[in-house]
Amino acid sequence: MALLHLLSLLLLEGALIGSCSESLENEEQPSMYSATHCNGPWITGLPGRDGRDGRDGPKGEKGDPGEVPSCPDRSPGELGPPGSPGPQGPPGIKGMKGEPGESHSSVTDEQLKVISDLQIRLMKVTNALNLYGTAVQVGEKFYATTGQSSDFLTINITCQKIGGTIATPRNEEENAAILQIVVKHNTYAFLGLMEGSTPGNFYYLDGSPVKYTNWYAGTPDGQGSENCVEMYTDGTWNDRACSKSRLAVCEF
Ligand SMILES: [Ca+2]
Repeated sequence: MALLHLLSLLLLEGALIGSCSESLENEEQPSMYSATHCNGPWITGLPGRDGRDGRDGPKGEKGDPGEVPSCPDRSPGELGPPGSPGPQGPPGIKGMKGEPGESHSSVTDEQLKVISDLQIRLMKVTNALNLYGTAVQVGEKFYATTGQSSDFLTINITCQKIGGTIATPRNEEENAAILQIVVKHNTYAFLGLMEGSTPGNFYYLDGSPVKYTNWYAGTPDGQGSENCVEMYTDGTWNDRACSKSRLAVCEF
């Protein structure tokens, strides 16, 4: 038994020495290091330095293509609930001063429109009457005739019925306006004057004394028997009996 054990040790040592010699043949190691490594007592020495890098190996085969990771669904979601209202903002800048308003009137807009329409209508009527010589305007007065002749009392009633009075010239301009109508109708017309209780003194129909006259020369000459006044076709006046028939000229 002891003999077999000794043979095993010898065979093991021989194998180790053989491998050492092969490694020295394949690798270029310093001689001193190989003597210590191979001839010294069998004690593990310090690790040797790293050997040089070997040659690059052959290029490996191309790997399998990787799988593209599936992306999650990126479609937009449903609209979310509205957010709560934000805080109240600061007050705005003060505005400019407005224009003064119109003063209130007791007349309504509708009434003003009616008045305006009437003014327009009156202007049209006046223009039409002036155009055909039926009426003559002096300032705010209008003189117009019915074209008919009658006594003084009837003329007064006729003029009042249509909202006027018998034509009464109070100045030269008004006298001239009435004259236009007289001339057009080529006849005499009664005026709005009457003789008072004193012969030769004439008054307006409201009782006030006349301030403007245009008597024909030598008139009045009725001596109290001709209480009314007529206008000749030259615009002069003559006292005449009120029962005579003269052109009716009214003023408005
Ligand atoms: Ca007379």
